[in-house]
Amino acid sequence: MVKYSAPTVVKTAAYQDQKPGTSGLRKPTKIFLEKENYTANFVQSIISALPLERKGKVLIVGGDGRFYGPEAVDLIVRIAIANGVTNLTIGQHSILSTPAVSNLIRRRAPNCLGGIILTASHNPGGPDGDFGIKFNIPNGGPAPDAVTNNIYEISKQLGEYKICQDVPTIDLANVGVTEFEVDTIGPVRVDVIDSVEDYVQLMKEIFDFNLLRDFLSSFPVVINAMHGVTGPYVKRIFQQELAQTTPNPNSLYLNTVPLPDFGGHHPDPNQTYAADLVKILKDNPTKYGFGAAYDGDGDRNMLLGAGGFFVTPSDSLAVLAANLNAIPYFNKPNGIKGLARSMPTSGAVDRVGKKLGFTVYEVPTGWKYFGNLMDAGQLSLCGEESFGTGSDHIREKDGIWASLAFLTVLASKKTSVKDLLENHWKEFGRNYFLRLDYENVDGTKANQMIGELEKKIMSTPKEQLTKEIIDAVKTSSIKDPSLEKYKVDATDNFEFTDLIDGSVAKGQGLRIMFANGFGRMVWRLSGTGSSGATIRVYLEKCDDEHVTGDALVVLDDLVKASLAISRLQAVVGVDTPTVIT
Ligand code: G16
Repeated sequence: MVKYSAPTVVKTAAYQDQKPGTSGLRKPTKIFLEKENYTANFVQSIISALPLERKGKVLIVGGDGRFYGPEAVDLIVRIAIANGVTNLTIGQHSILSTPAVSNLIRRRAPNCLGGIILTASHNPGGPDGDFGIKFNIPNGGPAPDAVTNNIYEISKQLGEYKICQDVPTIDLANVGVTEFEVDTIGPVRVDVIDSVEDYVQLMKEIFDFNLLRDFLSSFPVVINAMHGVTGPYVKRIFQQELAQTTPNPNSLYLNTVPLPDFGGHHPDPNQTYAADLVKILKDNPTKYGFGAAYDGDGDRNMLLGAGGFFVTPSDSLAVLAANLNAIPYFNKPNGIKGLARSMPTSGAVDRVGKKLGFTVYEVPTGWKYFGNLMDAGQLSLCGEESFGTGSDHIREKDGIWASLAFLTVLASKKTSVKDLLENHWKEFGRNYFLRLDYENVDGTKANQMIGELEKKIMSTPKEQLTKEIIDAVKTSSIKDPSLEKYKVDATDNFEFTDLIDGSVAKGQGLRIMFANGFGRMVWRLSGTGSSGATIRVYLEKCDDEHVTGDALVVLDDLVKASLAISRLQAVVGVDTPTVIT
């Protein structure tokens, strides 16, 4: 075996800004490219946080195909080996979706150190876009706060990193094994694997592919991979595995080639950034019965029905919860253990839990907060309003899984998306929901607004708040708001104590809750941006009787109230959201 020289130690200056956000470190690509050792420092910090017992254990590495991914992979390989990691598994072309990494980590357990995912998720890519580095722990899930805080602390004090300068650059274009020896480290093995194979296997274990194949043969769909990582997964699963002898000629698969800059688009599956999908469904209302789009790294999903009928992520979670028994995975022995949602996600799933007798847990925004409950065997299905849906099959949200799950429900009920949703609302009642995003606003002003709003909702008497809300509601399409309906019941800044490990997460979102379960307003700052700030406002109203209205019309009152109470226009200078979900 060829032997390479021992690792070298490179002196470096620590950075103070490598604090991971909601899910990993995300920054403009330029920062990773131009700031000396910026990537190396963060990678060394992740590796330094790993347990010292590394020999013989594998580290999974992959990403969403964005610009700078392959170069970062090369650096990770050299730094990881220099720090005693002797086995690495990398996706071909450095491509692995976030759910696929989670699955690989779990399949390699207990001999897996975790995974490094090169992604900034739904943020744009390319030299002028964003890049990101995220660490997943050995359960397959995003690193929890304790781990990311440790990585951050290490990064702030880092004075050097170790690197194997002369080991060969791994050929990422071809599946294969590279073995060599490194002086003082020993034998090293690097596997470049097919990016989709293990994931496809998992999907076959979860779903009835025969049922789906039959259904899809007469139910044309439009799938939009948004030039993100899911392209190869879509091709393999939808166009090969789930096709009849030839691919369903009527179905349409868009943007299935991963591109380093996502074709110049924002790989965020919502109605604004996946407008091409929405348009095709609207223009062909009788041709396609279902549409789905996924984000850059394949963990988010947007689902649509014929004519562009939009399914909110909160509702898709509830519908899946009510129909889990249609999916083979949830029958015995796995069963349905419990349900969960992030705090801003609507309470639609709570209604299902209540009626069907499942516990529903509420956690802060961030998939990492579901992991402990899943590991403890208390949680089967969970979701977030931010287009995330998933189950305990892995420890990440999973875009392709979500669409296969939804299609399975459609196939088993032989119904359209619209009818499925309307019948669901008739049975369980409806939580009208809207999320307003004010993207890329001034960070200082956004923080000022949130600070002032917190003071206000925590110190103003509830009667006074109610009055201010009613005054604002009068400017909406609802002309005669009753005091009773808009009565403020409680206000807080959401705080969470993990049921399993007792860890506490504070300051997770400002809330005004109305009495009698009428609804609520929630504000928080996004934790996934790379510069400036994005303010998210979540509005929700419950209705058991009138369930087929238009959320934009039904929630006009709370839109006006949220603007007035938060003083968004006065403090931040904006009042029109850039994205409405
Ligand atoms: C990440 C997390 C999600 C979370 C979302 C929130 O999503 O993985 O669990 O819901 O961030 O985003 P924000 O803080 O911007 O509201 P992703 O898809 O970006 O990894």
